[in-house]
Amino acid sequence: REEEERLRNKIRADHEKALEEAKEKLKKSRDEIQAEIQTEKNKVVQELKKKDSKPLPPVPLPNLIGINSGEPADLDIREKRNKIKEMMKHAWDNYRQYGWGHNELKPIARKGHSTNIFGNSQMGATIVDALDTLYIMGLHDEFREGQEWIDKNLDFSVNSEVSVFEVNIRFIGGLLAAYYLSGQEVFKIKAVQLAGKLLPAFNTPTGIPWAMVNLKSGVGRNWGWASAGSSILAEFGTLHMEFVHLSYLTGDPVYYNKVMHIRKLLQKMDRPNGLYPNYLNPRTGRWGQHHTSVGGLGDSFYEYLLKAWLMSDKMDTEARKMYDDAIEAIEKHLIRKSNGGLTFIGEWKNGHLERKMGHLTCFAGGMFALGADGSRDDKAGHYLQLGAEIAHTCHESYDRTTLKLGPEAFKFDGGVEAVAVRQNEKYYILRPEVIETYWYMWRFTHDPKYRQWGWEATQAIDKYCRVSSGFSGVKDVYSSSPTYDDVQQSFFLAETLKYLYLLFSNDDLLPLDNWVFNTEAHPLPVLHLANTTLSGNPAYR
Ligand code: DMJ
Repeated sequence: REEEERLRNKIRADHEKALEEAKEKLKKSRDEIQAEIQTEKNKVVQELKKKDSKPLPPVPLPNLIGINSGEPADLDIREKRNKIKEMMKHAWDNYRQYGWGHNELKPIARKGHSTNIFGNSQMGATIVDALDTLYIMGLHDEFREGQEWIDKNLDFSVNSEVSVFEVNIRFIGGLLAAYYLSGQEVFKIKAVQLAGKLLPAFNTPTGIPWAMVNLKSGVGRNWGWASAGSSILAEFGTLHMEFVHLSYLTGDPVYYNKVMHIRKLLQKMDRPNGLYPNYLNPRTGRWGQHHTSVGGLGDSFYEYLLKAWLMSDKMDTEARKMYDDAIEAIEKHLIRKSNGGLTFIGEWKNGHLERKMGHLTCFAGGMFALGADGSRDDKAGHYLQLGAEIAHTCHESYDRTTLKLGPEAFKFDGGVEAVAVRQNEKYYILRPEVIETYWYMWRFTHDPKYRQWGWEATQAIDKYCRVSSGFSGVKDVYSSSPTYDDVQQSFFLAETLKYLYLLFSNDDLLPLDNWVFNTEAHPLPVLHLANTTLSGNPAYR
């Protein structure tokens, strides 16, 4: 009897499980199911290809100029630089002690931290993101520890759904930069392994990649919050630099072809007022909501057009043209002067200009300065000036707070000038964009005010974000007794501290004629490639 009862229960449970699975399947659209089938098919094809692929040809490294100490002669500048290095040590040592192997550190709870962009696996995001900063600062023991962890533990065969964009800029970018700086093969090998895991994300009806991909199954999908199932411009538009390097290093054009396909598709599309909307549906190839931004959701797409040109030794003139066209439309429709005379970049939402600027948008000051040389109609002076104006506005957004740290977003409306209005826009999470712009402006002008502003920011971060076990973001930059968010972001080590360190270093450390920084501040060398081919690589000759 008992046996009968047990069997009956098992049959009932199996039925329920099958029903649940069928319900889950039914929830998926036809397109999604077809995309999954296509992904599986492509996987098999790729596996077959891999089997009979020849070993990769050795590729001569590009001329690696300017990997030196960059030590400034001036004692005061040297001391400031040493302070920034000490901050890096503090951030790293505490991550090492309390968060090792986790993606990020919770410096107050003293444990690991992660967000959904890294999936559910411990991928040591802080280690990979921090490597090149450690190297540049001469923290070689720490660099070696990181390398050892990567060699032994960084594994991408995990059942984990990650953000294609974030993994590309932080992991692939970080690994490639570590490879070029140190020459250690392990970084190149890991970068290529990871890139292979991202490729299935491109298996969509249009070739515009999904925002997320499962590293094991290769199944991709988009963020639930994105307009009408769309992919995001700043995500699928921020792969170019890393993917060109991957093709260069492996001799396999697959990466290059993926990103060129995206570019060609974008070139063919109509743009409302010449502006690129932030959302594009990867199934239909149509724009989603008409929202344009030089901040979140749009930002690094424009940055990568310019940097594709720079990284190709200015041969990729197609990218430069797309950049010039885009920034002309941005200047016409999004850039304004406030009543108080501050130049700001607003956001375009369904035919209306929102007079709000994000902290993320502040990177654009540096971008305008970087793109000044080579600009259309020889408007170099104009773009350098525009960069200086954005740097000034962003400095004001810091200076008008209690903590002298910038809010996440600030307005220029009804008497408000460069100040956050909503409570949920008053936080500072150790972001780099304002300091990034100070550094580019410093390189191009040597105006001492940029070092001064960078030093103000360093002191404010050290005073208000430093805790005994690392650095934390703060929730309200207008409050004299701020609370912490208890996250030490990996980009704090990759970008914020690196840009500060470079700001107080000599210019011959990573000169901008030879290196292009990816959007996560990972330096990649300029490649001497022809316009749309990879003829610099002997594999293609
Ligand atoms: C970084 O991960 C990158 O700079 C990215 O492009 C956007 N912003 C974050 C840091 O704020």
